[in-house]
Amino acid sequence: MSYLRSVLAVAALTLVSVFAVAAPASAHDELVGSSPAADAKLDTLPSEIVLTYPAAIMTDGAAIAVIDADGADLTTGDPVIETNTLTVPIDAAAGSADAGYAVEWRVVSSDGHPISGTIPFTVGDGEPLRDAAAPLADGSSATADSGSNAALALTLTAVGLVLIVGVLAVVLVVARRKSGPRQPK
Ligand SMILES: [Cu+2]
Repeated sequence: MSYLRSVLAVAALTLVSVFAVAAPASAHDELVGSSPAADAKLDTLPSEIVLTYPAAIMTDGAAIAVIDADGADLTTGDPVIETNTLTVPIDAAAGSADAGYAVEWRVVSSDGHPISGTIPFTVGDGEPLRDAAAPLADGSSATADSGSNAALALTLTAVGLVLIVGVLAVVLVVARRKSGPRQPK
């Protein structure tokens, strides 16, 4: 029985490791707050943008742009990350009084996954920017990665299930062989 037990232990470990890998991929941090908020209607442009996350974000790999209808970026400095917040100054005088803007951001969340998003807001009577398409600082789009993370999680889960089925098949074969010699001939 000790061999059977060790095979069962391997099966249990396989199951645990599959979920340990798959769970973080589907549960990484999301933006929990921003100033301005998504779809906010402001009287004037703020002097800075603040994004808030549920856990500490990585100090490397962050990119943020605040774009107007022409795709011009209004940020005037590098983003500053303090634990779970990202702050970036913007040139409030550069924008027009009645216009739509969009904050395009990307950060590396506490579990090491890149996350990104777009926060549209308007000033005065400006029309909202819905199809913000200006590139972030390193040229990649702000709408990357969540899809590939989900695909990776699915793949890992499928591989884990195949492994579990294989291990269970071995368990059945071993159990049959062990019970065989005990039968009277
Ligand atoms: Cu994640």
